[in-house]
Amino acid sequence: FLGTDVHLGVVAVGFSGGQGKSGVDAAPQALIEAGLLTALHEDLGFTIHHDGRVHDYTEYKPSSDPPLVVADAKMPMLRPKTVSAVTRALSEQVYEHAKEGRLVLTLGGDHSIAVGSISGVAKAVKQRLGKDLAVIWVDAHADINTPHSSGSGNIHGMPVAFLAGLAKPPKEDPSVFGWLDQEHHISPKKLVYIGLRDVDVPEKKILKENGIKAFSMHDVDRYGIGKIMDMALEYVGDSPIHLSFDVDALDPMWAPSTGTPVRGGLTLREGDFICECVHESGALVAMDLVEVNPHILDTTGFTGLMGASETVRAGCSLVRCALGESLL
Ligand code: 4U7
Ligand code: MN
Ligand code: MN
Ligand code: MN
Repeated sequence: FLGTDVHLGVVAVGFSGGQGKSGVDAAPQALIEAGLLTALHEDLGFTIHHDGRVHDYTEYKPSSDPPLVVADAKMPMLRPKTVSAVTRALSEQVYEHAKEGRLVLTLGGDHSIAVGSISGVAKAVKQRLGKDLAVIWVDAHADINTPHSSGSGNIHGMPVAFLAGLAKPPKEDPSVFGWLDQEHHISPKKLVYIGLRDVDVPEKKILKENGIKAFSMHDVDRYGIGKIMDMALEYVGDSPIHLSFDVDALDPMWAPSTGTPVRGGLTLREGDFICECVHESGALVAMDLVEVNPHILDTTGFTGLMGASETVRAGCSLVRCALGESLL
């Protein structure tokens, strides 16, 4: 597999245009300041390839990016040209790491950035290994709305639809995600969700129609996280794995500082356990950590001003677990 050596490519993505709240762009800096990369190097022994920057991709922002009205859609797509251009640039950055055989860590940013990270890794894995990439998407949400089904117009609720080829570039502006080729796509059959509990009605239909494997919080309660991980990893088989972790999969008690918190989520230990199991599989080739928003200080009333630092701490823990911290 790509990730059997200890070279880690890191891309820090300070991007928030996939949704409407500012602050999620400050997450990479907060994670790095909390010592994440130092720990990966000093404690886990990774050689880190990082340009030392938090990218905001302002150089890719078009001068004008009005909401894109799509025929028969409930809502216009918001900031479509910007999200498309930023994810395209990110896709190339991530590909450059992955094609060298590095494990790739992408620190978001909102979840729209997964269009970039996953497409870049999928292309490298196809070229290097002749294999299809599997994606384990850990999230309260399915993020599989199309521009037609979305009730918000926010692209952070759509990345899976574009990656899996279930949403096409809109006719009204085919340049939006028009850069996504066959080589960037993932198969809906190689996708597994864990942690779902806030799935929109049209998304449920999309999941069903495409036979997509999903473990909801109901399943986690029924089987326990141990059995869920056995089933998820068995489903993935011997495919290389991209772990896309939205911190809102965790219960707001553990990760309150996020843009769209939903109660009834994973405990911190269940989140870490998912990451540990993926690490143990030996198949991890890339990870995203997204939707940490250090500017949202308190959304639960439980954590007060501790919310942001606790959420950053939880994010660091998830990444360290996926990269092998818990090995004895
Ligand atoms: B996240 C939502 F309507 N489904 O499409 C939408 F509920 O990356 C939420 O998982 C999307 O945080 C959440 O806007 C995106 C909504
Ligand atoms: Mn998400
Ligand atoms: Mn989410
Ligand atoms: Mn969210």
